[in-house]
This record gives sequence, C-alpha cells and structure tokens, in this order.
Amino acid sequence: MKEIQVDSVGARKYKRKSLLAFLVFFAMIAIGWAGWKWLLRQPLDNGIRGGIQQPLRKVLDINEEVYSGLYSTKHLIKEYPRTAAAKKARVNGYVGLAADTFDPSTWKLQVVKASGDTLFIPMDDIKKLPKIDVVFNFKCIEGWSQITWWSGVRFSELIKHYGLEKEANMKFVGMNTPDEEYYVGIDMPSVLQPQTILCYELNGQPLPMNQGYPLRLIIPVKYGVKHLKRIGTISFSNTRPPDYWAERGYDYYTGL
Ligand SMILES: Nc1nc2c(c(=O)[nH]1)N[C@H]1C(S)=C(S)[C@@H](COP(=O)(O)O)O[C@H]1N2
Ligand SMILES: [Mo]
Repeated sequence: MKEIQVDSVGARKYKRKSLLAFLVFFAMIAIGWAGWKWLLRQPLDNGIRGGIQQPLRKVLDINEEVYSGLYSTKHLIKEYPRTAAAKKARVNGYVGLAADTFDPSTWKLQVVKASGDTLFIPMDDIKKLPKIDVVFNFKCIEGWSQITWWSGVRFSELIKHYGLEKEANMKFVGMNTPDEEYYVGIDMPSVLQPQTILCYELNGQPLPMNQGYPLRLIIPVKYGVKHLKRIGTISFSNTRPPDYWAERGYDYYTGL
C-alpha cells in the first residue's frame, strides 16, 4: 500500500514539473518571438540603402571598439613567396571604374592636406619612392580568398616623403575614386601598418584597368572592401569618412 502511495505522489510531482517545463518552454518561444518582432521594428541606422537595425549596429560598434583597441601597427599579416601567388588574380567590384569618366593621361593622385591645400602627385613621382612587394591572402567578405602578389609604396612612406605628419596624427583616412562613386574610410593605425601600400603593380605588371589602374590601395589587415581600386583623392579627418559598404550595412571597420 505504502509503495503505491509513494509512487502516485512521485507521479504527481513529475506531472507538475513537466507542466512547468512546458510552460517555460513556450514562454521562451514567446519572448524570443516578441524580441525578434521588436528588433525588426527598430529604426534602421542611417545607411543610405537601408542599413541595419540600430541595436545590431550597436553590437558591430562594440566589436569594432574591442578589435581596434587590440590593433597596433606591429601586427603583421602572413606573407608568402611570389611563386605562391595566383597567376590570374580574381576581379571583383567595378564601382567607380567606368572607363568613360576616367582619363589616364591627366590622372594625378590628389592628397588633401589639413590646411586644405591639395597636393597633385604624378605617377612618376610615386614610382620614385621605395617599392615593396606584398604577397598575402586577399580576403573578400563574400567568402573567397586568394594569395596575390602586389607592389607599390608604403602609405607610411608617402606620409614621410611629403611631410604629412600632422595629417598622420588624425584618426581616419578617406579615399575616393576619381568619379567619387566608390569611397572608403579607414582608421589611421591600419593605414600606417607597414604592409599597407599604394599599389601600382600586380604580378610585376602595371595594374589592369579593372583592378584599379593606375593606383589602388592594398591593405592586408582589412577585407577586400577597403582595398579601393583607382584612387583619386586621399584626405584625412578625425571623424569617420563616408564608406560605401558601411552605408550599405556592413561593419565599418572590417578588419581581419
Ligand atoms: N573602385 C572600387 N574598388 C573596389 C571595389 C569596387 O567595387 N570599386 N570592390 C572592393 C571589393 S568588395 C573587393 S573584394 C576588392 C577586389 O579587388 P580585385 O578586383 O583586385 O580582386 O576590391 C575592392 N575595391
Ligand atoms: Mo569584396
């Protein structure tokens, strides 16, 4: 008799527990659903083509602070021998590369100084500066990567040669294509990192048109989006310059 009683008490307890478990389970689903609905109702950040919900942007901003704080100009990206580089480098992204708005014969690199004055630097002068190779694994946020061989002059060398120390003390660098259709904003430590180059050769040959002739950015500490092809203007600021893909919802920092 006693045993049966104990059993039925146990069974009742068990029933109550499983009922509670079910209630908690459904409550969680309801909370999750409400949270999701809430997130979708949040205003978008001010990206021009939609952007993302502000709470999500906040998460990205926090990530960015964490990673940028860890960065130093000493962090080096792995390099490879030239022989490891792809013979045919993949081409991706054509914004700002339209042939009809670009005249190679009149191109000069424009560097806007803190004073507001602009330097106009011809390609020949850039080629006179020390040339280095960078062979690294180029990564695009779309998911592909490729070992590629690029050559040019360190960005930090340009700073040194043209006496742009005041500019280098600012927080960001902005770059645009000559037609201003594509543009990036990059934090100064990444720009001054020793593998960041103003690049004019791919596989030892002048850059092909669709890969940024005559001059592009190669910045191995960043994903492909920041490697602006065909630099028109470089400028400096303490606030974030506009960034094409950040305006379309991607992380502003996009560091590796
Ligand atoms: N002017 C310009 N530069 C650009 C882009 C673009 O659309 N226009 N796309 C970026 C992206 S998303 C990538 S992955 C790389 C690709 O460089 P590649 O064509 O040499 O592979 O260029 C970057 N620079
Ligand atoms: Mo990319």
